[in-house]
Order: sequence, then C-alpha cells, then structure tokens
Amino acid sequence: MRYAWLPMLKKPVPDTLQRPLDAAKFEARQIADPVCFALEPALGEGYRIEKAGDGYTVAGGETGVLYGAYALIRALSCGEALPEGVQRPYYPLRMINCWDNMDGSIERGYAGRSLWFEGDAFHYDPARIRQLGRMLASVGINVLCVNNVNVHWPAQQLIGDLLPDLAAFAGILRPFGVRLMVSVDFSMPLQCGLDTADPLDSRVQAWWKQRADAVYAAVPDLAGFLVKADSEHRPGPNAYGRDHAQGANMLARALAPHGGALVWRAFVYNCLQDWRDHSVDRPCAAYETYMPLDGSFDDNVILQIKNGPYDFQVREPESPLFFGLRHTPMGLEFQLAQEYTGQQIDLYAMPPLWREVTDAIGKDTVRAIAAVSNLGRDENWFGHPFAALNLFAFGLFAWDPDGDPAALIRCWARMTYALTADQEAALTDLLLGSRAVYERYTAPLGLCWMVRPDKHYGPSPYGYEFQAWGTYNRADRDAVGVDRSGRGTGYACQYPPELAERYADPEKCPENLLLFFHRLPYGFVMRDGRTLIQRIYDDHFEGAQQAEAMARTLEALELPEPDRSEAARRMEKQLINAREWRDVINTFFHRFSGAADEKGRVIYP
Ligand code: GCV
Repeated sequence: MRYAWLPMLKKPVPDTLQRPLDAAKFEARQIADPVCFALEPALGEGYRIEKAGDGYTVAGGETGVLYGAYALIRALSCGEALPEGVQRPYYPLRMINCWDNMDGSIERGYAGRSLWFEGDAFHYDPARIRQLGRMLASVGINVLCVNNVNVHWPAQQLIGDLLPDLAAFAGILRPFGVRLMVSVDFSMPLQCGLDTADPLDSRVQAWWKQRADAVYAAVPDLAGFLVKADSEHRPGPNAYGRDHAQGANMLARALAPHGGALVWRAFVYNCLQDWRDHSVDRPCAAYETYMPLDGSFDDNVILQIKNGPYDFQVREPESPLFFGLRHTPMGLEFQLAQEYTGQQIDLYAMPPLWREVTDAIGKDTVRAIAAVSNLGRDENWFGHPFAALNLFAFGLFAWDPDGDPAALIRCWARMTYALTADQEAALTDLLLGSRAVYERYTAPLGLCWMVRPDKHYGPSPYGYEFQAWGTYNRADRDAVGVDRSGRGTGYACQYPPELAERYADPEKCPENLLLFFHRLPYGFVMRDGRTLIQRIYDDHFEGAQQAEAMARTLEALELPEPDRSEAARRMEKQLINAREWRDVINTFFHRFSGAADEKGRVIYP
C-alpha cells in the first residue's frame, strides 16, 4: 500500500488515535522533532507555526493542529518558508463526493473498486482507511460523502439499519478531522411504510426528523445530507407538485437542530428530450429552475452547482447561476474523476481549471467546494500515479483558492518524487500543459459531447446526436454548433449584460467557447485569419502531436518504479486515444464540409 504523496511518512498510523491532536503529534514526529503543540480551541481549523529553538511550535484548534503539522511537513519537504501568521481555510466545507455503490463498484470510478463498500455492506481494511484519513487531512479535506448521489439499494440503509456500521467508519476518519456526509434518497419514506414522500406532508416531515435524530445519535458530527433530486430519474419534490426549495428545506429543517448541512445538487435538466426539438436547450435548465427560487432556501441549505451548465465537459462556460443567484448559499462542484477528461489514463491536471472558474465567478460567491472523488482500491489509489495530483491540489486549493496552479503542481511533484531540478520543472510543465493538450485533440472551441456514449472515453461525434440527453452539435454540411445567443436558444442571456453581450457576439466570444455559443459555417474566419474548418483540423493535428511530445518528456523523467512503467503504459493508451480523436473528428468534419486541409495532412476519407 503506497501513500500517494508524502512518501517519507512510511509508518502506518496506529489505530489508537482518537483525536486530531493525537494524529498531529504522530505525524509531526515522523519528520521534525521536537514539535510542540498548543491547543487554542478558538482557532478551530486554523493554525500558527513558529520556530522554537531547534524545533517548532504548532498552535491551533482541535483540527488546526493537525493541519499545522501537515503544513510544517510540506514546508520542510518542499524547502519552502513556513507559512506566516494564523492560517485559516478559505472554504469551511471542503468535501469529496464519493460515487461509491454498496456493491463495491464506483460510478465513474477509474481507480478500482470502492475502498469501503463490497457485497452490499461496509467492507474495508481499517489500516487503509486510516491512511485515507491521513491523506485527506494532509491537504485539508474535511468532509467525505460516503455513497453515490444515485442512491442504489441498500444505500438507503446507511441512515437506517446500517447506522452502526456508518458510525464505526466515521470513527476511523474522525481523528483526521474528516467528517462524513451521506447521500440520501428523497423517496425513502415511501420505502419505509408511508404512502407519500411529499415534503409538505407532516408525516413525511416527522419521518425525516426522526431519521435525522437517529442518525445524529449514532454519528454526532455528521456533516449532513447530500441530495440528487428530480435529476436523471432520481425521485424528488416535483412528483408532488413541490419545488426544490420546498424539498430541500424540509430536509434541512430535520438536520438544523443537529447543525447539519443539506447539500442540494443543481444538476437538473430534462434527460428525456426529443432531439428533433430545437426549442429546448439543456444548458438553460438549471437557471430556469433555480432563479425563481432565489432567497427561498433555508440557511443550512447549500445549492451545489457543477462548474459548467452541462456536465464536466472539457470546456464549458461557468454556470450562469453563480452570477445570478444573490440570496442562495452556493457550493461549487468539480469532478476529480476524469469522466470526460481522460479517465485517469490521459493526463489532465485540473488546477488551472479551478483557478479559471473561481477567477470568473469570484471566489467568495460560493461558501463550499466539493469535488467528485478520483480514489479507488488500486494500489496507488488513483489508477494513474499522476492523478494523485488532482486530489492533492484540490484540497490545498479549497484551503487557499489564491494558490498558484503551477506552484501546487510543483509542490506535489516535489513531495512525491525525488527529482532533479530539471526533471521537476519538466514534470511541472508537462502537467500544467496537459489540460490544453487534451482539449486540443478532443474538443477544441467548446464543442461538447462528441464522446462515446455511456463510457465517455474516445471520440464519437454522432454518439449523442440523436439521444434524449440534450447533447447536440447539430453539424451538417454547412455549419456546426448551436446558436445560444438571443437569436437562438437564449442561453447567453442568462448571464449579466456585459458577459451576455460578449458571449452572444462571435467576434467577441472567447475562441475556446465559440462553438459552445454559436452555430457557424465552416468558412467562418477566425481572429487569426484561419477558417473555422482549418482551425478544427489544425487543433486536432497539433493536439495529437503535442501528446507525442508529452510521451517523450515522460520517458526522459526516469521516474522510480512502479510509477514509471504505470505512467508509460497509460501514455501509450493516451497516444492511441489522441490519434483516434484526431482522425475521427477530422474525417467527420471533412465528410460534411468537403474542405481540404490547407497543409495537405492525411485526413481519412
Ligand atoms: C452520479 C453525469 C454522470 C453520471 C452522474 C451524474 C451526476 O451524468 O455521467 O454518472 O451520476 O453526472 O452528476 O449526477
């Protein structure tokens, strides 16, 4: 069992740890001695580190001392200055959402089976779960949602018969400052003898209140419930003619006496759309649902919104809800599992994406930050050894969203491998540029959904075209894309005026979103004078070429085994994928447009 970063922490964690302070003392002794701890409860998750003679003093609140110990370890192992003054996390809720099913599978999981479920029960190696707690604490992640937002039987029982098991699991993570959250099924009262799950029915309200009381009796520090409702066939309040505020508030009121949060996902759209119907446009859906409800949610509700209006596509604009909602507590949802971005085979380092999003929406627009986990039971936890970076950097980003993406990547590289300065710089650059390369060979210019249906790996430009998911590129012999300006579906009008105007004008729209917002003829002239079709060809050819260059860089890094072989094996697959994307997409558009490549490269007939 390898610990993805901090390789110097070789010792397993004793199972006697009870509190974050115990864990902090244990961790600090692995690297720096003497380290003294001063418990200052008022600092909460915050900490302060000071040099004291030959050693250090770490002062902090109950969990802050643990975070301080890890910050000290990071600073010492990266050769960086100690953080000055009191450090506090920017976002109080820094959560991973684990889409783990109780049969042991993980929805969109690319690193093996669940670390804690198997055979419809909790089933885990406690030592490994302690390592997990350690790994999460080392980057400040403080909440883990234990089960898939698609709640499949018997996961409903996590807040029923399985409560003792949930409590035992929570107990293992508690010393690491990690609290649990549970995804719940809105229709659960129906499965427990009531004839309705209507949120305005007093019996339903009483049922949830009694459930919440029982849950908190077993797990007093539970972070709350996470809910996917009226989304992709999940039950929700709409079935009873109730809106999402009514649904969310009913659950929130059951949790409120216990200090729990109700995290309600805004991933709501019609997944039974008729592709023939051009009047419905999926990206419009969430805004249409939630804007009229602004101000109606209780204080302990957090509306968790995916970064873009679709679904973790390679390039999307930020969800317009972040700009529109004024009186609703919001959470921002990213996905570390690379569902549409290479599935932990292709390299795709995410820190630049997160920074782009918080810069665009304003980091203080949201009060919580969550990411779909990329963890699994694989020996190295992540499938691709470099996919560890995304979890590592996510935790630190959630702590300090002003962190520089390149610095986060460099820090991970330094803590994970003993590289020369040149190798470290090469690995940092490789990862920093990996997102742009992936975007280029797969989906440049904001064209979404040209991916193989269901699996979501590899190209299939027609795969989602005639389906019910609301995912169309509408390519024909003249043009490609959907007009989302006011002349078209009107999606661009959901943004504040200045942004709306920019997005709605093809001359002003950021080029990387051009085909997200516009339907354009292949002869459309881009800002640098190239035609749209030529730009599509160029990007795919150049993206695949850049992937080849990445493979050469990787080889030259001479990483230690087993990471070297594992990364090389995955890179071979990435190259196959990149060539496939290049050729399929170029051929697709060549067949429609009939336009030759100006540079005479091979486009298959
Ligand atoms: C958990 C996408 C994924 C689904 C996922 C869903 C969601 O549609 O493909 O696997 O379901 O998003 O975020 O709820």
